[in-house]
Amino acid sequence: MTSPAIRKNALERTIRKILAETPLTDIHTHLYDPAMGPLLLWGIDDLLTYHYLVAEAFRARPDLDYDAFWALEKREKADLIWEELFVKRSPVSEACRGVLTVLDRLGLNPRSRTLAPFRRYFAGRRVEDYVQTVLETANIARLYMTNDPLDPEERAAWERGFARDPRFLACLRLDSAVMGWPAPVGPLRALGYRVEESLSGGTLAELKRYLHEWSDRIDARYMAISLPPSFRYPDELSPLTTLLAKAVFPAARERGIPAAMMIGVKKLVNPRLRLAGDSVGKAQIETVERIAADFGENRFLVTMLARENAHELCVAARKFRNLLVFGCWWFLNNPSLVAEITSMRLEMLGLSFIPQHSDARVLDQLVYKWEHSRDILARVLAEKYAALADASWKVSAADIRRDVRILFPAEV
Ligand code: HDL
Ligand code: ZN
Repeated sequence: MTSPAIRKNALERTIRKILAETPLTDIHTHLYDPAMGPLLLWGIDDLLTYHYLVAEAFRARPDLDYDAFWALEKREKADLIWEELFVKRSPVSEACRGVLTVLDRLGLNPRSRTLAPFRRYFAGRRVEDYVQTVLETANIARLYMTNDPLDPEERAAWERGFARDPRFLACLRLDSAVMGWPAPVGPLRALGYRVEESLSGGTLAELKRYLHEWSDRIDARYMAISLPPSFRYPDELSPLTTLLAKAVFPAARERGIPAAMMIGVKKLVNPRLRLAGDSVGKAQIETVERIAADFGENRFLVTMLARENAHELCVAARKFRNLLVFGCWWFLNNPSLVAEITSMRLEMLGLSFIPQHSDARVLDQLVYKWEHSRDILARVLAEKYAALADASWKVSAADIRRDVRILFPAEV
């Protein structure tokens, strides 16, 4: 052993230090290269109007009319959310605590009754500088965006062209191109891809052309799709399953990049909450197993939204080495569940999984999502290494640094 064994009671402290010092890769976010303009959200008003907090504000105010809320300006929404969730009651939820972590790490006093002091701080920041501040504070070396060329606002940025920030990697998001068929037919045809509602003719080839041309254009490092609990494979009657099996997975394999499946989201169970209206459902793990088995040449990144699926996915990943489990996604990204799921994954998968992504929608969130996740990972890893020490297997700092690099690969 090159570096000395760490005493058991110093384990957590050493792991915390190494995790804090290790620049990590964030494999899934909804952030954008700052050169893409206003698509990148940042600052106190975007932080407070995050859809997680919108849902919580409506719980705090059952009398609040949905339409009246949506008619407010962003600053008015933020003022209301601050008053309801941070002034009138203790902000104990994870999404609320996250805002406090960000403000505190920026050196701002979170106990302000109004947003004025925070707005003054952010008014003085330039986005390019603030990106540097946030990435340094969160110690994030690079992150993957979620890119949708069928989104007109985002496509305009790609068509305008911009000098890429190498820290912002692209992921081609497929929901708008394959979900709810034939809804994507119009948008795809408008871009010159001759797809048919019936999936006949050259539809599959044209969809592959879309995937290849836009993957080339944005330098997509993986393709991703979110899938409902009802998603099944095989399913001869499902256009979605057909498009994935006959266009998406073959295209990803041809490019040598992973396909990410994010499974278990029930879209808009309450449409009046808009982006906050999605919910969770238990998905069928057999579908994941069959895909892994039938597409053995593909690499799949997989995360599932239901807590029960997290365990099943661990077992499936033990059976299929082309499944790479990642993150505690969305409704699972809460300290109690992150601790449970990360422990279970270490126990069943060793280091062969990616513990976390941020899913950040607002740049500043990287600060809290990664601080909160590193905190839990340090505790869980310390427990596992302490258990090894009980079997006279003592870990060194070099071992821990190596293990963290295995858990958080620089690129997928
Ligand atoms: O589909 C996804 O990528 C999800 O992460 C959704 O964007 C969701 O709204 C979200 O932000 N979860 O954290
Ligand atoms: Zn996401």
